[in-house]
Amino acid sequence: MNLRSQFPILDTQVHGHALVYLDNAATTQKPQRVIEALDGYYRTLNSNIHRGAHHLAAAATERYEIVRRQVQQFINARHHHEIVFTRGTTESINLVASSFSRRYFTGEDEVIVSGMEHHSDIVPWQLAGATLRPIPFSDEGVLDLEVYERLFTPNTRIVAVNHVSNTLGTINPIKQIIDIAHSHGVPVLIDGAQAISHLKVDVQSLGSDFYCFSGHKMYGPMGVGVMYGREEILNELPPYQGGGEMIESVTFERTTYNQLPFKFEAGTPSVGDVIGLGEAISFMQEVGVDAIAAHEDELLRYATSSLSQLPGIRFFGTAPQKTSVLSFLLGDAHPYDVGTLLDQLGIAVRTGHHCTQPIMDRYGIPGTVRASFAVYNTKEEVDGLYKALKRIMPMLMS
Ligand code: C6P
Repeated sequence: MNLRSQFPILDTQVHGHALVYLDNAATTQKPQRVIEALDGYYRTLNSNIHRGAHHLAAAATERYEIVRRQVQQFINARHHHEIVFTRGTTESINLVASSFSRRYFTGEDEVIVSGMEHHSDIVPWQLAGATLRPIPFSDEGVLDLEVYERLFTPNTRIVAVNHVSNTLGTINPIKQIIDIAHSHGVPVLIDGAQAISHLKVDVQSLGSDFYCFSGHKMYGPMGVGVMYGREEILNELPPYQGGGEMIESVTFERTTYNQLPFKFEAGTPSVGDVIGLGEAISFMQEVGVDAIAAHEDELLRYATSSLSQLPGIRFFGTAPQKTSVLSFLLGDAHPYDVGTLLDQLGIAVRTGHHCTQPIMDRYGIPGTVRASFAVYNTKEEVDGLYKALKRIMPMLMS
C-alpha cells in the first residue's frame, strides 16, 4: 500500500539508517493531513467551545460537534450523545470505573477481566474497590470461555475485556463474551485501544455497553480518546469530574448536571485534537478499514513465517485470530538488549512487559520484543527486521 509519502516522519534517519517504525501498537504515526488539521485549527479556529458568543467559538464548536457525529458513524453508535471525548483509553476506562462503581458497587464487588488485560483495564477497577476475576488463556493466547462462564457470581458487577491484546495480538471473541455477560444480566466494557485501527467496530451489533479507544493509536493526535456508552446506562451514571460544561445549574447548596454527553466532559476539552481525530477517521475511511486489515494481515503472515526461520526464536501470542502484533524472544537474550541493538540499526520496536505484567507472569518471562505493523509498513521493512535480528543474534545468544 503506497501511503508512505503521506507520513513525513517516515523519512527520518536514525543512527545513519532509514527509520523502520514497528512500534505502531504504542502509537501510530500521523499523516500530513492530520498534522495540517492541527496546524489549521490553531491558525484559524482556536477558541473555547460551547461558551463564547463570537464567530470563532461558534465555528470551533461546530467542528468539534461534527467530529462527534463522525465518531458515532465510525463505530455505528445509535446516538451522537453516546460519544464522550476523553484524553484516551486510560481516561475512558477510569471514567467508567469511577462513575459505574459509585452507582452500582455495594462493598462486595467483582469485575471479570481477561488474563491479558492492559494495566489500564486492571488498576481503575482495583482503585474502585473491586475484586478481579481474570479469565485464563491458553499458551497460544486464546481465552478459555468455559472458565469464563463459571466466573459469574451474584457479586459480578461488570465484565471488562480488551477487544485485541496489545501484547499477544489476539482478537478476543467479544460478541460471545458480551452475549454471555448479558445472559447473566451483567454489562460489558470493551477496551478497544488495539482494535480500532485494525477492525471494523459496530457497537450496536456487538451490543457492548461501553467501548473505549485512543486517537493516537489510529493515526490521530495524542491527548484525545473516546468513551462510547449506551444512552440508557450513561443516564444512570453520576458524573466523573466536576467543573465547567458538565453542569445545568450551580448554587452553593446544590448542582444539577448537564445532559449527555456534556455531563461527562468537564472543563475545556482538547478541541484541536478532536478535530485532528476527525481527520484521522477520514483518512482511515478513505483507505478503507478492510483494506488496512488485509494489508496488515499479509505483513503479519509474512513476518511470522520469515522470523520463524531464526533459530531459538519463541513467539508469544499465536492465536488463530490475530492483528498485526508479533511478540517474541530470541533464546535467552534480554528483550531490552534486542531492542537497543535494533535501534542502532534504525528499527523501532517496543520491549518490556507492555503494561501487561500478568501476561509476563503467565509465561514466566521478564518481557518480550514486540514488532507491530501499520498500514504504511512494507515487506521490505520486515526483511530489514529479519536481517537485523540475524545480525545481532550472535552477539546476544550464548
Ligand atoms: N498500549 C502499548 O504500547 P492510552 O495510553 O490511554 O492511549 O492506552 C492505554 C491502553 C489501554 N488498553 C490497551 C489494550 C492498550 O494497548 C493501551 C496502550 C500501549 O501497548 C502503551 S502501554
